Amino acid sequence: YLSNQEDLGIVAVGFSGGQGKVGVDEGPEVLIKSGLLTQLHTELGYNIHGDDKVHLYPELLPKSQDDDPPYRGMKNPLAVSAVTRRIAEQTYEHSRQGRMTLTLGGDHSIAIGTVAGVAKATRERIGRETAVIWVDAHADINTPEDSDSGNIHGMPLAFLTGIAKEEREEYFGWIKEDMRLNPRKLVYIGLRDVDKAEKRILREHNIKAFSMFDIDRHGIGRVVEMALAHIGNDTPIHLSFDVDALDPQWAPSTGTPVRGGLTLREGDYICESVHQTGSLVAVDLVEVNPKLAEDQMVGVQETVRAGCSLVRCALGESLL
Ligand code: 4U7
Ligand code: MN
Ligand code: MN
Ligand code: MN
Repeated sequence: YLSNQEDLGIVAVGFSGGQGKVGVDEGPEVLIKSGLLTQLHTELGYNIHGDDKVHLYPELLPKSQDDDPPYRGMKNPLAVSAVTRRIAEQTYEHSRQGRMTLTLGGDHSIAIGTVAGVAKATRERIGRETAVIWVDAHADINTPEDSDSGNIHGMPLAFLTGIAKEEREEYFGWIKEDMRLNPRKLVYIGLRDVDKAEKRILREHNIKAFSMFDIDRHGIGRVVEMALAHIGNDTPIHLSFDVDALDPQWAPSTGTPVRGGLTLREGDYICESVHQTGSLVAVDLVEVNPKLAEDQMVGVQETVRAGCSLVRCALGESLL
């Protein structure tokens, strides 16, 4: 009852304003060009809703940088707030109809929208709080004041949980109570580059986190089991997968690579296990940047292949 497993709502987001490197806005296009949506339709049998066009939201973007000055140290705050607000409407609409919702990014700031929209729809539809599994090298929970970079892709969870507060609508004040994520329903997997202030937040709010250290100690099987046990049965799950959770060996084309990450097989395993719960309602795949790689051709191809594999696994590919 958590979702109509055969209906898939797609939101392809060509947005890079949550960080400073060009190219991540081309992520969804290369994923789609490589045949991902066709595979989801012909091999996994999904009815695909929404268009396969990549949204650029030109009407929402301030005319120039001068019209979008830093606010509380955040870069491009008006652009990120307006675009994520629109994304929230898009994921809300898919999720309200009971579709599995897939968002292709784009930088990870877009999850402000995806999680907010799905959380609101799921509350209305089945009266439950959505849990989020955040697979990432980073914790993405800096408050604007704590952030050293000012890049909003390092802040989405601070706004979604309400740990970062803001009244002004045009600066994420549009995120209301019914769109929020309960910090007790957040679980991380794959962390290995967490800022000092973020570590304090994780501790103070008692947020469940499995780092690469935990994966080395217990193995991926046990870690996923513990993550799912924390969430509990019959809780709708939103999987937000930052491709930089994978080791750069598998996913070099990304803005903030960190060595010592997940193997592709471990990433796929997380996705397969989450699919197997039957509770998955939404998936994000973000931070694929086809403009970044030491060896351009090989790096991009490998990263795109890895990204497609993760999505197919989350949507049920390996189920025998
Ligand atoms: B991503 C960082 F300081 N924490 O805030 C920051 F290390 O969505 C990185 O996970 C954020 O890729 C990475 O800028 C954001 C930095
Ligand atoms: Mn990351
Ligand atoms: Mn991230
Ligand atoms: Mn299935």
